[in-house]
Amino acid sequence: MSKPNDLDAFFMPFTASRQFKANPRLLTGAQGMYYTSQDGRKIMDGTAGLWCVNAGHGRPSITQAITDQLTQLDYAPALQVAHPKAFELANRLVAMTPPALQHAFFTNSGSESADTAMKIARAYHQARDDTERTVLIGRSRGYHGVNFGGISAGGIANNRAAFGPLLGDTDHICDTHDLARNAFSRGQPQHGAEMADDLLRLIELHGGHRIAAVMVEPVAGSTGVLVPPIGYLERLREICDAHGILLIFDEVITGFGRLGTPFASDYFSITPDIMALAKGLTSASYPMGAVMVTGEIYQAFMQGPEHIIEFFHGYTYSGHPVACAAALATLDIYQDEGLLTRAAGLAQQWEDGLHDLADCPHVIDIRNIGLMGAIELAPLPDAPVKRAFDAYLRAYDQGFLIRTTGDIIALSPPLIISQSEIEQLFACLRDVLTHGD
Ligand code: PXG
Repeated sequence: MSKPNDLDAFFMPFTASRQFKANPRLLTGAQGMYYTSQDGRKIMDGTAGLWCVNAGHGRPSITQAITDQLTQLDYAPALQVAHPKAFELANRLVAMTPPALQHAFFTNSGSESADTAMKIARAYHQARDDTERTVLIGRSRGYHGVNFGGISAGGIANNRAAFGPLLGDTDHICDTHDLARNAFSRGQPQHGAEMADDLLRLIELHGGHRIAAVMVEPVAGSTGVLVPPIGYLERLREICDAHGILLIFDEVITGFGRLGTPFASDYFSITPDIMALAKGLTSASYPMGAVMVTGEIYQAFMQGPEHIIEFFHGYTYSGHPVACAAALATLDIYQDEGLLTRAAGLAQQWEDGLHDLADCPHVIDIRNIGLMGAIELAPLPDAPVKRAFDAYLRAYDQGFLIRTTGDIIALSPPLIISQSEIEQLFACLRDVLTHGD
């Protein structure tokens, strides 16, 4: 019999588990901006969990909505029957996303949203008898979750390496990272709009008439906050339009206020044809994702005999009543507290504080937009990843949760963070960076 506190049984996701299990960091509570660790310490959440707890932890109205929903209707399928809150939530999302996006499909995670978005893109072209359009284009360093579609269109080598063969008919444009020209840019970098033209290379290679969709994160998050150069997303939209290619924005991280606008599509004034959402939709209080599509895409499916299912896709928990209740309560908080635009008022302090760290040892780039930030470190010559991971461990010891990917520190606090908490976070980082190897 295993002991209740035996750490061995849990096969952990994306974790250096032997290191972790030798020296575990267990969180046992959370309120507002802070976790409580098992050893009773307060840990500031510098990453909104995993870029998701946008409204801050432990919001009573969300808890209440979840409890009420469980009491009233714990579960109902959304296949052939349904329940009212799924429709209410779909309408709320349609009202708050860009006007062209008219319908919401529900999933349980960002990975499912990304794969659903890709399936909708292919099936849309099929439905229109444009059957040659099957190629799905992602971007190098792109992260679209961990399902097979997402890792195939995604461009993170480690997430792909062990799992091939991956989905056919996928390819990648280049990423937008250009340290030589854009290091220490504040907000959007000046150089690199022309990197969108890499799509022309793939149009040449595959034939524009064969490409179903291009999927990108408007700001690449997981790979270390790569902010799109000025003009880049505009150019990508233009090329897609010229060739009948759908543009999918994966807004799983950038959605729900991260940039100081409700969605990155608002920030950049570019409307995609399909938008993938998750994380902030429920402020991570309950797993849920959504995929928004245009009226034109939806209508393409609404053909044929009316007793036949139009889209052979969906999950047991699509539009789960408790998830819908959690999302509706979360959207109320965003609205009542102005959280979806709150980051805009903090962005200057965030940018200045972050860029003040430029003189710390080994810092080779700092990037920011809205309440997202990254500090890129020069790797230790013989131990890549270690320098940032050591910084992560030191920050945790000091009571701050940050996130690292490779030798990049990524930051994305809950949108309720105060000005003095931003100062404390950067003071910790200065200390951590100054006292590392
Ligand atoms: N798309 C994007 C843009 C994401 O950032 C997903 C899809 C997948 O979501 P789910 O809910 O299936 O995890 C994500 C998830 C990190 C980190 O450390 C980021 C994510 C997940 C885990 C870790 O940056 N993003």
